[in-house]
Amino acid sequence: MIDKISTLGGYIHEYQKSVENPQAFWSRIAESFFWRKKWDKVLDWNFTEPRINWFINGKLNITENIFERHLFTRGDQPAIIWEPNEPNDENRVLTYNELFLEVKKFANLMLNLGIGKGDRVAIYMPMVPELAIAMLACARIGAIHSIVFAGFSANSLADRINDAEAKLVITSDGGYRGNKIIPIKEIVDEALESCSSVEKVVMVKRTNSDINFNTERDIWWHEAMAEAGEENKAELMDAEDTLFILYTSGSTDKPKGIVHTCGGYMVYSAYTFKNVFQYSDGDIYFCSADIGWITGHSYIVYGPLLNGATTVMFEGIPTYPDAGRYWDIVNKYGVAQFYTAPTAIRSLISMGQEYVENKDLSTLKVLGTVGEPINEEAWHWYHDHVGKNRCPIVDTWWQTETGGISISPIAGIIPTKPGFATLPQPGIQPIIVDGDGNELSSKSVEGNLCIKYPWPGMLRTIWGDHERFKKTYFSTFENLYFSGDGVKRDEDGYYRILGRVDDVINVSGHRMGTAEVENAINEHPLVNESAVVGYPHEIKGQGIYAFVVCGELSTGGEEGIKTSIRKGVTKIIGPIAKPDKIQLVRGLPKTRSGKIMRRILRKIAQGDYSNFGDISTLLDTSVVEEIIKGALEDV
Ligand code: 6R9
Repeated sequence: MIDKISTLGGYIHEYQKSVENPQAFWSRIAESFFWRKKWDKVLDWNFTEPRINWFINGKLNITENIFERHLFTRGDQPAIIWEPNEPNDENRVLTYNELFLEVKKFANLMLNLGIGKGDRVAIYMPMVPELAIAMLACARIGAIHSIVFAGFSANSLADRINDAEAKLVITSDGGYRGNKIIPIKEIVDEALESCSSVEKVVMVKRTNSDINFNTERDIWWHEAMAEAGEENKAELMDAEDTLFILYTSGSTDKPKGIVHTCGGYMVYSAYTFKNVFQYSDGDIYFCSADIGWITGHSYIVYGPLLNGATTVMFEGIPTYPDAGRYWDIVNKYGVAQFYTAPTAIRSLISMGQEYVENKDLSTLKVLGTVGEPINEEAWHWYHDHVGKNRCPIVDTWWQTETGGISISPIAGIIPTKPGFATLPQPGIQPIIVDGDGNELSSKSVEGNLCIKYPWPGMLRTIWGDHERFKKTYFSTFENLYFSGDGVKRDEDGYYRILGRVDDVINVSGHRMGTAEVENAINEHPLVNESAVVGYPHEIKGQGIYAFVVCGELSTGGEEGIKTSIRKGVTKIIGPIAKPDKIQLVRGLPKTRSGKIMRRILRKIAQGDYSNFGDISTLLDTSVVEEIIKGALEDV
């Protein structure tokens, strides 16, 4: 078992050890896991190639560290408590024994389908227990899971399936979200029209929806599971074998398949879970994320289960049947740690206090946030109304790429400050650099957030594109991992994340590449070109603002074209990429060399119509005046 840090002095001591001798530090943490063969060497790395290997020649299976390691003491303890969309429907509780049985059976089912070590399996599912079972079964047999958030469109799903050349897709007939039914299988069918690598589709019955059943390809989960064997021996994995791929948006081009490996990710997700949330045996822990994002991977499934914790998995949305749903769940299960996103908090604030005020939340000990900067108002509301002024808030900064929480308070141990992610976790060595890569070493500075030494949970490559991996993360600043975030450090050495400094927008805590949205808009037959920027949005954190240059307007006029652009983007990427504001413009502000000056568009989108800085390189300044005029009139 991992020892928890329990005092501020303990944190300082651990942190120092992790920096002075990272290999000895991580070796000690890794020893608390079950390895079939111990590693020969802790770390081998080079950020310029780049090459990162942890626990070299160590052999393990992450599921043996979830199940075999815990069954003796915790077999009958709940591993997953599943809360359905409808509060009055029956919930499901899977003990470690029960979850293990399902995982072994599904592992056997996949083996029977010819899926084995190294094969890619795409998972496109609503938040049902079978999602966790499927991912753990992949890990059990060494297949690489690639989970695609079920809010993405058929087109986005197809891109991800094709990039990974997945052989199997695991899905469901439909999914419930609030009062909506999502036609999951229909989306999969559409995606698979352009995916030649996929041989089989396994489908959970959830909504009993009418679906197309392709007898050559489709398999019902419940039918195949009824025949699956119950014994399964875990595949022996190398520490550096790929555990999963998870796609995330970048500033250019298509989404990147972030690759995480078995050994390092296990050690890091488990270690940070235990420390940051100060999880104690018997606590009920609830993270409201979707497993389709990294937060769900690391802090609904792997981190908690590796620690033998009880993790709540919620199918629905925070506002159904009303805006008190999270608090009802906290109360129903006696949740001790609750982890959510600032955007959820802000949307609940806007619904009114009455939904939280009269709820008994006395079991809560720790509150967490993730995904985007938290504004002070939301922080205080969370602290006062949910935490009743007694629960520390851990504002956790990390990324799909970091695998686990990287800069964050340790609950109740590192004193918090609203809006600050505070201090680095042991093993994380942040460094702030200016635009030229010079270290800004004094305490109170602002610049680009980099990390200068590897940690076990970091990504190892981009699936199928190591060159892009190098270019994206290790080429901006020499010998440093570049996060893409801007950061400010105060006189106490506390870090405050300022947001992305690249062309990525953070919409409701989800990353969206501006280029991706522009490409989708540009597919519209009447659009000549477009530029997309983020702007401050009261609930979402950032909203999407699109400046669009059209040819002739068709019937339906301006409103008609805006509606059809929104529809097109939803179809191509998914509803999360739908522009909040669209402004039709005659031209975009460009330099003489043809580069769009996004800096100016960002200002206009923020409602700041001056302070454009140097615009002498602009080809045509009248374009800017026209855009301002249009923005003022209405968007
Ligand atoms: C875990 C996750 C990563 C980006 C990251 C940053 C933003 C995440 C934050 C935060 C301020 C925090 N971000 N946590 N910004 N404070 N506590 O969200 O991963 O989806 O890859 O997004 O989210 O901009 O670079 P991912």
